[in-house]
Amino acid sequence: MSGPISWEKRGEIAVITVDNPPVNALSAGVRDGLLAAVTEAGEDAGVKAMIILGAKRTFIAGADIREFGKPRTGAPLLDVNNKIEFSDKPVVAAIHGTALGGGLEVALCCHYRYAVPSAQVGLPEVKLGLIPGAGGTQRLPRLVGVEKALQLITSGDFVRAGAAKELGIVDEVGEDLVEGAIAYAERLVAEGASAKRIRDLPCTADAAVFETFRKAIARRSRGFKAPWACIDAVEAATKGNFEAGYAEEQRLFKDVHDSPESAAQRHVFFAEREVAKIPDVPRETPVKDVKRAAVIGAGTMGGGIAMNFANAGIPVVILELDQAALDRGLAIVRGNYQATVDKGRLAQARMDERMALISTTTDYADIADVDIVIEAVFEEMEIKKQIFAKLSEVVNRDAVLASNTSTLDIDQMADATDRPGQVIGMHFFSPANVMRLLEVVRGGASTPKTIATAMAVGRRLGKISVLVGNCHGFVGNRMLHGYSRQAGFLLEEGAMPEQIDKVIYDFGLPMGPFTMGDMAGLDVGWRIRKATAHERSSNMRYSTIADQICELGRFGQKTQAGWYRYEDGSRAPVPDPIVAEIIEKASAEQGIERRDVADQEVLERCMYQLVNIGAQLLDEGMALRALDIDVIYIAGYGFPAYRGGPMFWADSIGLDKVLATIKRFHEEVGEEWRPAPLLERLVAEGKSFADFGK
Ligand code: T1G
Repeated sequence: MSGPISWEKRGEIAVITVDNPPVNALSAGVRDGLLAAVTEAGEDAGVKAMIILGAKRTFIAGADIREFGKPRTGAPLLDVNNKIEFSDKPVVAAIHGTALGGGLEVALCCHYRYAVPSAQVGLPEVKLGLIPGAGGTQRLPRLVGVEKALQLITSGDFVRAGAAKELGIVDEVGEDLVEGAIAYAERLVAEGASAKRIRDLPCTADAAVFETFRKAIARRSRGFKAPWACIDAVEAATKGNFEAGYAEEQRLFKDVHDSPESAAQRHVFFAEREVAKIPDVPRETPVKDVKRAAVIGAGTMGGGIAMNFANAGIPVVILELDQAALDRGLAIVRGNYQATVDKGRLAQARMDERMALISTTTDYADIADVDIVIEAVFEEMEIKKQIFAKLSEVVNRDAVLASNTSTLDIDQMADATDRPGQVIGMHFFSPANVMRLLEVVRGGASTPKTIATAMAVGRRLGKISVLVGNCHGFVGNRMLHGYSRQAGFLLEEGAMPEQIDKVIYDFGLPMGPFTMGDMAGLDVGWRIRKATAHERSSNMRYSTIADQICELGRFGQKTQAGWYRYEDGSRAPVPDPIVAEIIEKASAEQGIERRDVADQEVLERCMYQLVNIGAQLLDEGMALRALDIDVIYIAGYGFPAYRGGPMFWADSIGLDKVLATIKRFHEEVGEEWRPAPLLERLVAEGKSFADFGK
């Protein structure tokens, strides 16, 4: 047999191998080949049982996601699965790597499942805005029970082989994949084992289970479509008839497959992998092996960054000016870990291991031999330049020297050293040990090795590393700045914080700009605005409302008052008449007659700023591709994945419509709405952001 499927006889056992790199996805060729191989082996009198396994790194990792949204070719997966399941010779799935999605569904149509200890299984379709579409919602609950199936299918979690055996998903675990699976198959033949079909198992559950589960996932699944369809499909499995349940699964699968939410989530899946690809820093660029790290600064960010290294098993030393600052910082780190242990999400032993990887010092000599330094001190350029000058005196020349600055100029820091090629930005997002995004800020002199090392370290820390250019605010914060300014102007024009926050929350972000400001603390932004006031051009509109709020000492939750007020011990934002009065007074002082602002205008005034600034960033080369901006806004700012990110979302609306609205805002609101030239060019050429750079 040619193509991705081959089979051979080992004694009386047919060993069918799927070889479709990189993850043995169920492409049309794989499906056709599997159908042919199972048919042939089934008709071969010398074959008493079959094994299906994956070549190289893994078992089948699912349907070929690249085929979605295109006309289907090849045999339907249903035909492949039926051929396997109705074979009268036992078929064994031999699992290593991952058996995911359609891959696990193929394995569930096999009569037995053998796995090596490191193997993992799962139904992660929900992460693509899909549901299992080849019987997974009907077979898994029959194996593991409805409640466990609901949890696995709506979370998309992977389960390791040992746990999968306990659940009944895997029948046998053995060290050796091929020989172990053959020995297992031979044993089944010798025992006269039947072709055990999961579809024949009963599946029942109390109806209340589904309502309870719907309530349980409501918060985390807000705005998504697929989790709810997963529950409906599993509920159909309890209606008794397998075929009817399967038909319902197919109906629900088509509905989610055709949905904009799934198109967006599939875009995000590939985008999160594309961002690692940098045109002028090829995959084979050498990276520095990071065995030991240093963090300068034991504040909230420094401590969080140090935790990232400890969590990845990398020894890290935190340097501060004095022991008291170190003690305070380490106490925060210890408290963060302890909170996770107390919630039962981390074993005490793991916490102790991680704490043991974190050391402290006030002496630069102690960090001379580290492989990477991340500066995470106060956002003040002069301080940073002094630190980088000191680092270039003390630290070995091969070490990467990174700054965690959120907006400042990497080149100025590089110029303070004698090794600008080693200098780069690594902008973590607060809380640094939680948020997945890492903006890697390319300095003018950053070498390919420095860039590749920073990107690789980010991935090793469990982050999504996205390379951005060295402009003020880089990509994420520069876009956020525009959005926040519009929110302030909308207050002057007639809206109130609670209206704007609700519109943004209902759109799918975790919170609106004012609730977010109160949570993060209003004083940081206020300090930066005061420090940069002299740089503000006089013809740029500026809202003083935020400053007036801060001048009253209202810094948000930490002062129990900011944009909202907060009752003792509560984080629930309560609209405050004091703020409303400040807003109304500001309108009067600006000579603005307040008006009712429609929710749609609130949404477009805020979110189209992200789009317009995003287009400027692409044109300036500060972001490599539109998908990089999408990943930044989803991973760093909570933009809803089911909308694909700001640029994908704009494409889905139609750039001509977006541009028309931006032009109207330009006329009605002001200069900050001048359409980005790239946006105008793309519309003129009938193109989308997805076409940019192609
Ligand atoms: N289809 C096509 N390409 C895929 C793929 C897939 N299912 N999975 C991965 N790739 C590509 C990926 O884009 C990258 O490409 C390369 O493989 C390595 O991936 C009918 C409908 C398997 C755990 O959701 O979770 O089955 O960038 O960088 O970190 O009910 O890939 O090299 O060109 O992620 O080692 C369900 C998705 C599909 C699994 C490996 N299956 N994949 O992680 O490598 S829907 C999934 C993963 C379905 C059925 C339904 C991971 C991985 P490139 P990688 P990795």
